[in-house]
Amino acid sequence: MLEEGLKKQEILKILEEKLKNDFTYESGSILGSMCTEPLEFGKEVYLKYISKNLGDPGLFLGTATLEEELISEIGEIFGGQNIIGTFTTGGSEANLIAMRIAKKLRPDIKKPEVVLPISAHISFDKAADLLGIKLRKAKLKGNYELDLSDFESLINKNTCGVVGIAGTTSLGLIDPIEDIGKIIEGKSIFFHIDAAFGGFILPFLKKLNYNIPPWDFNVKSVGSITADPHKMGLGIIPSGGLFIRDESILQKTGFEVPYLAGGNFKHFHIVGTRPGGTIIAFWAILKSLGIKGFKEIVRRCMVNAHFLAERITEIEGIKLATDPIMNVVGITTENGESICNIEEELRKKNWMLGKFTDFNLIRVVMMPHIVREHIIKFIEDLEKIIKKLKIT
Ligand code: 0PR
Repeated sequence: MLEEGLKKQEILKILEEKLKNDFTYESGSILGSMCTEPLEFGKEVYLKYISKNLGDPGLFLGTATLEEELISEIGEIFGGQNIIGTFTTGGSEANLIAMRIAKKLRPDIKKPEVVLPISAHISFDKAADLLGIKLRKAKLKGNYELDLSDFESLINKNTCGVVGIAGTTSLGLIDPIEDIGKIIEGKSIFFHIDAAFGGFILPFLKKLNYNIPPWDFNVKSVGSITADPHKMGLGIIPSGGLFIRDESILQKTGFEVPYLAGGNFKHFHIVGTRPGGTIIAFWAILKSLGIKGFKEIVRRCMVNAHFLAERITEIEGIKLATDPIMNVVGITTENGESICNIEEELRKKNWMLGKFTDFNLIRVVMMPHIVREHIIKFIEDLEKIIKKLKIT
């Protein structure tokens, strides 16, 4: 550490130099991320309220009330009423809290298990490891959709929870949430939906007349939903969200923190000190965009996703893994050859995509920062690479 501090201008210059190797959203290089540039107005609001700490909500009662209002407002968009919950550091924390709830609600189960599709995000493996839960992973069918009968066969007397995904990490697919709901009906099994990515797309796709199957609180047995502002919500990084139907769950499973300056309260969180600024910013983002604004952003992403998908079908040697349902495009080879070389060559040209070796696909997430000219350049490079690698 320096003995004497530097001037602001000097520090900013050093920082610029040190960070110049970071990829930027506006360059178009970032094709495989689920994050994007937050809405400008959101950033402005965030900076203004950066010191609010919801780890001690009694000190920030206005912010705490605003969080409750926002959770409830979004809960209504997800087909619920009087929904409770919390904003988190991201989908991983939200999923971890949901898995803890599933376990806590069934203290009678000594060796708790959770059934979920094999396509579930890695955060469930982390949660299982931390919570001592055994995961039972259901297979997918040839078309990457969940094999429901395998899913059902994995449920047993130790099952405390099941998970359905509304927007899978690899392909943006929606599991048959209604069918899973029917399978667990009348059983004391907690049903969590991971819509970390899909949460802030699906309601707007539906309003754009896309055919979206029921995935949210409209399905009776759904107990909680993860949906992240810092993905398609254009929120500040980091911000995730957990939405819970039954308000008694907080009393049943929350942690009691008795000594805080703002007074005693109960909460679900893994963290203590917790940003209020990201939540206030998301409140402002929702107010600023409204349904119309979100619909327009989602519409543009889908137009671009369909544009890319069509170009992929025209290139010999590669094909779509599935028709995109959301703004996620999975690309695989026609002859089953590994996609690893293609991905490596693309990376050399600074196209940063996700690679899913289990499914042999590369993933483009058509986030709002990707514009038509990025896609055209990407296709040009992709075509050249396929020729060079002689993929047929
Ligand atoms: N659930 C689903 C369905 C997800 O896709 C993700 C993350 C999570 C939960 C966990 O969310 P957090 O990362 O907020 O904890 N999905 C992205 C992915 O794995 C995360 C990501 C984002 C990866 C940006 C890369 C990247 O550049 O693809």
